[in-house]
Amino acid sequence: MLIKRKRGWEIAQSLATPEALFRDRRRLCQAIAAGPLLAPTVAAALAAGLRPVHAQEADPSGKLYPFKQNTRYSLDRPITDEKLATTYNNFYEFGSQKNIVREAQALKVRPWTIRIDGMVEQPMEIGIDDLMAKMPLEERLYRHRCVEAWSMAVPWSGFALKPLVELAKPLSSAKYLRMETFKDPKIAPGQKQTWYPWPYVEGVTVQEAVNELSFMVTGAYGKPLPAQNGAPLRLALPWKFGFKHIKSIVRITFTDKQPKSFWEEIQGSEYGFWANVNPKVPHPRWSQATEQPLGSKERVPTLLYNGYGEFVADLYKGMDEKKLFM
Ligand SMILES: Nc1nc2c(c(=O)[nH]1)N[C@H]1C(S)=C(S)[C@@H](COP(=O)(O)O)O[C@H]1N2
Ligand SMILES: [Mo]
Repeated sequence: MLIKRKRGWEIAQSLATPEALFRDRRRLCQAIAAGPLLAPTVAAALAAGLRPVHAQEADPSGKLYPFKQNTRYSLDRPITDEKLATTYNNFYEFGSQKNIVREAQALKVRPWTIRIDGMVEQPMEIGIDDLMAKMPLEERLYRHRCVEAWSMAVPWSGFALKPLVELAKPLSSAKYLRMETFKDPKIAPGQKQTWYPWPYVEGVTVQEAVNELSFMVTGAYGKPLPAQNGAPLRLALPWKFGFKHIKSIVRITFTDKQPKSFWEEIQGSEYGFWANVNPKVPHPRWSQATEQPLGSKERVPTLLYNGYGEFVADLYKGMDEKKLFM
């Protein structure tokens, strides 16, 4: 991941990845080092967004949007410009740079089946449109805080994770949900980089999953989710760092073992399972005290639990603070 320093974006020198990856990142770094903060990357991303994309099979969910907004979740800042939120992305399956819009259009989002298995009464496979038909659809305005210290505020469309957990009927022995992204190196060039532990995996406790904030995202800005943001199904846990927000989910497994996530597998000393946002706990290589909202010139203070403590702090009472914020 990129590190945020006082000026500009720099590349982590100590990250334990092979030289080929570093060269990639260094090029990106050099390309953006010349100009003011964010501007060149964003300009490049915008340019890519304007290029023609491959034709997609019709997405039958289009007619369902926009969803009614749930006003219980309000923002303390402006909504991020749609162009920025949909062109400045982290989606390593399509490249380790931020500009992956064009590459991500190779992702075919219909038909799309999600497998629900593990410690459940009955394993099942369900198509994304059948799943959406069963779920209470709504729009929520959420903040998003990347561990790299940039942030955004997005109108996500989707449904709470809790009714999906209820549909799955987990056994009482299940303690965690392990989620998996698709794996198809033929369409996702990043997955040809075999030093990464593909597929991307993330996890939460069952308790976290049924918290009212945990949200399955199917859309943004009143439309179906663009491929680059993790179509057709992506997680939002607004009190946790962005890497927990796993994209393009194909499998949800209920288990009694704490899942090892993609970034934990790569660099467990820097990216833990809990990954709750805390401005007072620095990343081993940079501060988390402030953040750079996409599209803003000013950095803003980062909030404990990204400002969602009233909803989630109780989940972690009595737990080891050394683990919770990593
Ligand atoms: N499968 C997958 N999911 C992923 C990632 C990824 O590389 N692959 N990146 C994560 C990170 S680090 C962030 S900050 C968010 C970015 O989401 P966005 O591109 O919609 O802003 O997706 C998360 N989910
Ligand atoms: Mo991130």
